[in-house]
Amino acid sequence: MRDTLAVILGGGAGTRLFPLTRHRSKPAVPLAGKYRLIDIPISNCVNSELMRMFVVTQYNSASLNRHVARAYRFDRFGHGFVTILAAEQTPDSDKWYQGTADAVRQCLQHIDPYPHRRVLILSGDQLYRMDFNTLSAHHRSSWADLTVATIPVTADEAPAFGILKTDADGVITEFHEKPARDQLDGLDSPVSAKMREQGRIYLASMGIYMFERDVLREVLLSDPSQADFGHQIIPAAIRERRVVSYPFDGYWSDIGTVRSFYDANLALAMPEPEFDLYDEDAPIYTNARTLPPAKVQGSNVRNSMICEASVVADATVEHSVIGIRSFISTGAEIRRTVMLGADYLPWRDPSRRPGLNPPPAPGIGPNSVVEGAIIDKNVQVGANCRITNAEGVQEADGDDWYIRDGVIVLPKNAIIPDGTVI
Ligand code: ADQ
Ligand code: ADP
Repeated sequence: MRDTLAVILGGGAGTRLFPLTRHRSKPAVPLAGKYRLIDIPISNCVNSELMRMFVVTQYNSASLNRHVARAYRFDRFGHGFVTILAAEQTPDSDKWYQGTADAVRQCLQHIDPYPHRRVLILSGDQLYRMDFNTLSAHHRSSWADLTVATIPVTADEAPAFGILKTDADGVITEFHEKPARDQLDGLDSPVSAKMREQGRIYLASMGIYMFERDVLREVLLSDPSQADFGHQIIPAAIRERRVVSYPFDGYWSDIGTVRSFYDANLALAMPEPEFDLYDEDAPIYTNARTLPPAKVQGSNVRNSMICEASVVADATVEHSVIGIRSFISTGAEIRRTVMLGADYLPWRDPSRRPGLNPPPAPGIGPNSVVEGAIIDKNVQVGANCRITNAEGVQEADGDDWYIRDGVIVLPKNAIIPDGTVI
């Protein structure tokens, strides 16, 4: 992969992940209690020995810079780097990246000086593990100008993706970006018996593209009004270029919305998740912190991940992800909840060390019940709260809380007073 550069699309405004993106860019959103979204594509690249990466994002977030600087230090004898390319304008300027292709186009000037033959374009909000060497070998042996990684999806899922058809050689002949459900007739593809059984008969683009360097330049520069890969660049390319499908059949989840982010996190806490965080051959890298172990005292904990430096004290935790430095007090009950953790240990300052009761901030206070929530970093939930969305509300905005797709989201640094009911 020495002749390939990776460009990771780190996100537009990140509105579908609001409020998790209120103070940070999408790639910096914490994942699985201790990682960040950006760690997934970067780890896939590193594990594929693709060491030169650009991350394209709309927000020059301090948080993303800090994370990348801490987590990814390449040795001086290699040529590895992760460089963040943020839109170089302000939010009210009309020069925001106008779409995915426009983002890459505006960054070409930074990418071009590096010697390379191919560019691998990746999304920053997907959970999957892929060896890009295999994709690259497929691209080269197919003599492709452009290779699109593809995966079979169901009719329910298809409208969220670019759906394509191939000929017998795997050359893409048709591409429809996010077709409506009633436009799926005739778009099904031959798939394996197992996929057919699951109703996964439509071939979706994974938003993962390998371009020959010159082809990328030509398709981006020939018409600067084409702002988006899915809507414009890919459909145009299949008419004029050799565009090939790279079939993938492993676990892959798009985590660009609050609901999909929530589901993907909770799936990781189950006994045998489809995405394996414990794969020693292809680890997921992140900032290596020096933190003490998690401590669980007299609690009931089931199907949960508890990250470093957390304390669970005489509480109940079921099917949840408890992020680094979380504190869960006596009598609290946490179910189906994703806690992103905290930036500091709540009891760190001895003069404020309160023991287990009353609750130190941040954390979950005594006897509070939290179900079906995402709790961002440093949130303080007081005592005797009920954060359960008992009425099953789908969308709502509160004082310092939100409900998105039926999931309660407590934003970073929120303070939820004692006895609050949401
Ligand atoms: P979407 O995921 O809906 O579809 P899009 O919103 O364009 O496509 O995002 C692709 C990636 O680029 C995401 O990681 C997103 O955060 C990022 N991104 C979006 N706008 C950006 C911008 N202005 N600057 C930087 N990054 C930006 C695409 C394809 C479909 C395909 C799905 C698979 O268009 O054909 O099926 O990906 O998920
Ligand atoms: P996020 O992306 O989740 O918003 P950031 O990385 O931007 O997180 O924020 C972490 C903040 O917490 C930074 O300002 C950092 O300096 C601060 N921080 C990190 N560790 C500690 C600590 N041990 N004590 C106090 N502050 C910390």
